[in-house]
Amino acid sequence: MQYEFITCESAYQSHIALVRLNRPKELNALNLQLMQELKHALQTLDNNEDVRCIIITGNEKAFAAGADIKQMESRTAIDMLIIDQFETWDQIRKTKKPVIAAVSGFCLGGGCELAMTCDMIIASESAKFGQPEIKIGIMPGAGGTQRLTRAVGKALAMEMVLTGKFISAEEAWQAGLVNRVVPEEVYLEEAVKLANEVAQQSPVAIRLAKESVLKAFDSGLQEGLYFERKNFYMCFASEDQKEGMNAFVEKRKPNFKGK
Ligand code: DAK
Repeated sequence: MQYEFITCESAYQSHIALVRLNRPKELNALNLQLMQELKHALQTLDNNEDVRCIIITGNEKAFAAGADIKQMESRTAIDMLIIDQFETWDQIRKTKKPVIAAVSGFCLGGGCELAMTCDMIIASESAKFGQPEIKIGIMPGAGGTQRLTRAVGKALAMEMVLTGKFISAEEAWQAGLVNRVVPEEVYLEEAVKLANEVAQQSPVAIRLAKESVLKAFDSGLQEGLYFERKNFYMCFASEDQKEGMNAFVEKRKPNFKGK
């Protein structure tokens, strides 16, 4: 598939892929085609055995300023129902490999929701997070009311969703929305460093571990613990478990194959 609104590069040696949202003049506003392209890229990378960690980024000025308001302006509820963008968003959320958002500049509305769909967020000092949908007469629709509340707690989430106010990268870090804040010059480098650390681990264990952490969001403690236990047992069915433990005993670096 030829992409118009994203770019996608993979460094197979380091097992990392970089997907860049690329509508700079529109601050990477997420139109339908961009989201389709993103879905396609993530599915392709998820199925590529050489890829172990994916980074989604934008540019210094914007990760994404939200869904494309100009495209949505004249839509009716039935248009929205028929277009069923949720299918695309659901597929993106189902990416099995770890996904890191490298965020600089505006990260708003659907952009913030996309970043929160990722597994970890590295923010540049210039990043601004917000759910400003309320200011254009709607509300968050792709997880903003749920994921933001779980990440930052009710008080701040309610204020952001009801007033549309932006928070700085520093505030986002203090509230627990992002993993860390680094100078703008190095935010992508920092995301690559983190991706490298993840990519060095066993892909099997990484997949099971990601699944288990996400389970904590939609289950009670007992069910989550039970799920974790099953995935823990499953690790022992992998060659990577033997290799990892053997390498520890032999005092060498493990060579994980994802088997
Ligand atoms: N959509 C379309 N165009 C946008 C845009 C957006 N969200 N954000 C910015 N742009 C465009 C501007 O219109 C402008 O284009 P031209 O006028 O030059 O043609 C260009 O990008 C530069 O923007 P500004 O001139 O406004 O730049 P400033 O630095 O002055 O301001 C700003 C930056 C980010 C504060 C401002 O652009 C702004 O407020 N943008 C809108 C932010 C916003 O309200 N975001 C939430 C959108 S609603 C769903 C899933 C998700 C969603 C909905 C449904 N389903 C699964 C069903 C999500 C909804 C949303 O995100």
